[in-house]
Amino acid sequence: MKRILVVGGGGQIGTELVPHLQKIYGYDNVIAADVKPDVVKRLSLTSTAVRLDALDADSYAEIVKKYKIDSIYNLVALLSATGEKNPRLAWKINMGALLNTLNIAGETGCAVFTPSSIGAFGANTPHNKTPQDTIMRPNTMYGVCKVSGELLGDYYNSRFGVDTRSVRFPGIISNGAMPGGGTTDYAVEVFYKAVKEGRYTCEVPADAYMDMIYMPDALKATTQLMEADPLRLIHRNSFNIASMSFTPEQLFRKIKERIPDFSYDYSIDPVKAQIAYSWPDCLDDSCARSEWDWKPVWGMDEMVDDMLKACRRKFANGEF
Ligand code: AKB
Repeated sequence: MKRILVVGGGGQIGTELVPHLQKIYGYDNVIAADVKPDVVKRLSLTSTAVRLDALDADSYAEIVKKYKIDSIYNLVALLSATGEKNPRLAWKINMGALLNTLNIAGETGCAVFTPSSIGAFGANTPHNKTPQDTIMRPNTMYGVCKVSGELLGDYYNSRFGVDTRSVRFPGIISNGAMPGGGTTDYAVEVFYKAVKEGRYTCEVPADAYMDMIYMPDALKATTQLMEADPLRLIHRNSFNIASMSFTPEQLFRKIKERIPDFSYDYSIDPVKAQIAYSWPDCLDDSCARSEWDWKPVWGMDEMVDDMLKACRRKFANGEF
């Protein structure tokens, strides 16, 4: 049985990954850690939760020892748009948390999952059916951290034998915790605004294609890769995964089909526009499919229906 630590457990992914892992590995075997005391308080309602600043290597190592952890999911990250506002802080947090994770894993034998992202690619990457192994010259500090993280993951695996695994997440659409500071956040925000106010102003250009994934598929990918037979893995850090790809305009039309009064317009943020156009339009995920049987379940229409249902329920319950 595994003993799992989810670092950055209160963010968009962690909020849903913790209960997902509890279902698979047992409630008592999953520890959620976050740096913010109010978030730790929220997490403690549904899990064993601890306060941890992942940049504090000694406290991090103590927690791993105290809870007899053997698998770490490191979700700590400043995302792409926030990273451009403060690139040095993005490097410090994203790389500091990852290096501490890898060093502790090297000392204790823990397996490590760290998400990479479509943000690891840049403007000169082939945009259509972006191959698994291709040009990676990102134009953001977030992307620079993701490429560096992929290289470090492979290095710690080959040099120190750490069992590192990772996927390049598309924009994740979910209705647990809100994302914050990403370029793909619009694809979550619009559902809340459509339900509450019937209108939305988008900062990403109407025609910017980006890969997206619905949270249940993102969770499935994470645990499926961590359970994959290591002998089948040619790659480790990091796998392209794909399930749907669309532009803001295409998403908003789908919402309007379901809420005819919904209206939207655009007020473009130049930084987000530049980032969105630099990222792939759609990834080729054939290596994930052949090395660990990746197969998404959710398509765009089912995702839109499910998001609207969840947001309407949350709105009716006074949750936003
Ligand atoms: C972002 O937009 O920065 C993230 C990502 C795609 O990694 N959601």
